[in-house]
Amino acid sequence: MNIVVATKNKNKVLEISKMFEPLGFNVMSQEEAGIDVDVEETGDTFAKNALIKARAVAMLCDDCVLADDSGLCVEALDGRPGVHSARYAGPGATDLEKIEKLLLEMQDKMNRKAKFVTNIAFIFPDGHELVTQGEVSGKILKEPVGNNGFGYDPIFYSDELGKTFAQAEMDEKNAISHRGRALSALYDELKEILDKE
Ligand code: ITT
Repeated sequence: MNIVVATKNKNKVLEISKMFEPLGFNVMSQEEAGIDVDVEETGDTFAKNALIKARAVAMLCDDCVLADDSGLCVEALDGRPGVHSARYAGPGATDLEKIEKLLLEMQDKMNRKAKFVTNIAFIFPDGHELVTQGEVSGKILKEPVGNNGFGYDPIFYSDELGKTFAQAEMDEKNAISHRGRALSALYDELKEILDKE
């Protein structure tokens, strides 16, 4: 079964392929499926934005479509950057610029608790929709550590791994990450549906 991932983020496609391909799904990016669509993420929750992205691509193909909306929620910043994680330092800002802005805002904060949150929307070719969620808790470091991953990974210290997400191998990160958990919840729901058919 083909799954088109409604994203322009290549790292997300890689993480999703790594999890779903061993299970027999053929995972491709929207670009590989020949779909070029730019959607405005106007929702005020991760779930709404995941559905907005998935529906835009589902209208243009006959395959299953998966979209993820995710972000970093920092306790001392009342949950920011949250749904604005991608555009936190303005449109087109690099990962490093986003990290620098966050570290500046966190300069005087003692409470370093944060969580990554993901909502995944999955749409079947017949229009049936599923939404799942995953979260992972950690702490915001005072400076970046590690070169793997993307986004805020270098400043997100995972207590479960004992290192930052940017120091983890992809498999290690996937096993406990917000996206990994939302994907595994999706896999369980998909399996239940497919087993019934
Ligand atoms: P698409 O909308 O095309 O899927 P995006 O990168 O803009 O790609 P989001 O709208 O979901 O994705 O924005 C999430 C932002 O949150 C992302 O750009 C990163 O800065 C951050 N983020 C999400 N997941 C992350 C992860 O696993 N590690 C580090 N940062 C992450």
